[in-house]
Amino acid sequence: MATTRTFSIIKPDATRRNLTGAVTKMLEEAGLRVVASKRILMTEEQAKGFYEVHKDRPFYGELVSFMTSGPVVVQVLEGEDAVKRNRDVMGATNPADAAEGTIRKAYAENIEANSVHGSDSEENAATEIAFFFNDDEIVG
Ligand code: RTP
Ligand code: MG
Repeated sequence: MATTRTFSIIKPDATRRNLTGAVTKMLEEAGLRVVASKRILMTEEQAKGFYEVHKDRPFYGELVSFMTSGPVVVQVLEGEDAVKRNRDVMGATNPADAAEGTIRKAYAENIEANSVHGSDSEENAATEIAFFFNDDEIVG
């Protein structure tokens, strides 16, 4: 398996509870390396754009409010089969369904405030990385 990249967000519910380090530790222990990271307050425009694919879903408005409710940490992660590796350590969207040992099982508050985002395909990873980072901000 080749070394690839994925995009991650530590969401406002996690930064609010000072879990940036704890979440990052689980990502690192899963074999992922943080090759870019910044703490930002997402604008409403950024959140709407980032989650555009969900714009017709009933939870879209709430999701945009949640993602702009506090700081997030956007990260580029590198590792073998990074997209799948990250999705595996994140766990199911709803923490009630998340397996033991996953970030969402350990830390998510509910199906919306679920502590982390991770790209769901290599193609989306590339798009999402470019949404938040310039090439010179990523140091592999
Ligand atoms: P993500 O995109 O954040 O990595 O999570 P995911 O693939 O597991 O979930 P997705 O279906 O893409 O949904 C994106 C985010 O929207 C919020 N959500 N709320 N209230 C609800 O029923 C609901 N469903 C999803 C979550 O924050 C989810 O991560
Ligand atoms: Mg998703």
